[in-house]
Amino acid sequence: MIHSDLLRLAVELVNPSLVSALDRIQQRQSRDGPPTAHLVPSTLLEAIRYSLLAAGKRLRPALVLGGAQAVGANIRIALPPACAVEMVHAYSLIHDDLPALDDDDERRGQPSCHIQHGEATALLAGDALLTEAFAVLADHRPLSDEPVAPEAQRLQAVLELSRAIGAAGMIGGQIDDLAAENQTPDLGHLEAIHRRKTGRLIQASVVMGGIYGGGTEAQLRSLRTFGAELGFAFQLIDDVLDSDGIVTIQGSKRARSTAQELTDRALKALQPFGPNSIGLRELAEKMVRRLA
Ligand code: GRG
Repeated sequence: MIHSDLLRLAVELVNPSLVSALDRIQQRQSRDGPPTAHLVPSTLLEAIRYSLLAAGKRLRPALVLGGAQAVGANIRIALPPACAVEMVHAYSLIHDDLPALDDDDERRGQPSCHIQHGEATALLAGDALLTEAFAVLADHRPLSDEPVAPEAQRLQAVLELSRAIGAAGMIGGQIDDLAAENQTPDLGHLEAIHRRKTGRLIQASVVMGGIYGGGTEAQLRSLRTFGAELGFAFQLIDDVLDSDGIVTIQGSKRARSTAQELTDRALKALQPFGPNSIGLRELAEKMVRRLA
């Protein structure tokens, strides 16, 4: 049976796996070091748990599962990258909320991590989440009882994710976004910021699902196109709803139609997958319906 409601599935499947990933971090205390040392401070674990298990939509994990589904795999094989992208997402939100960046006091309907746990702990909880996300990808042990992807695919996913969120990806986009704050960037520059700052993690999510699902090079190329267009559409829709970013240059009407064009291009990239892409298709359609 092909599941189409990937967001519901992501909450049902990924949340317990995130708890397993957290348990694994905690258990390392006795396995990887001297038994008397408290290798994982409870303050750090609490801050990580607070942000990671807060009520997010789990969009990126849903995209990972959708990528695996599109290439015809059992979606459970993609649980590790689904957890890894949510861990990276949680880290980016914690850091983005810090006083040095957006200085936001609230996130996901609760005090942001630094308000609840203090600035230094929040900063370090973000660092730990980023690092542990790669441990989840590299680990050969299943998080629950999912089938384990071959080593070559796990390594390919590590490369995909590190490129997406590194200096030329999410971090580069964030730096350029900060620099643009006191300027009037043109449309092309804002698009380049959006595509990296928000888009690359969304793109890597769907591609990693395809990698873990054993997709062919041609299938991964199609997923990459889908993810790039959807990733930009996601940020553009956010701009329209917040009357922010590109909307301040283009106006709402033009930005809405660009978001629809991007979604159409994303949907077109799914054609080679036939019915297996129903989950990704519905996710993309649901996203653009937020503008209705
Ligand atoms: C500071 C390391 C660092 C990176 C900054 C992506 C990013 C780059 C920061 C996130 C901040 C942000 C608000 C970006 C805009 C994209 C956005 C609307 C994110 C929220 O994603 P949702 O809607 O959130 O998927 P939930 O809570 O549902 O997971």
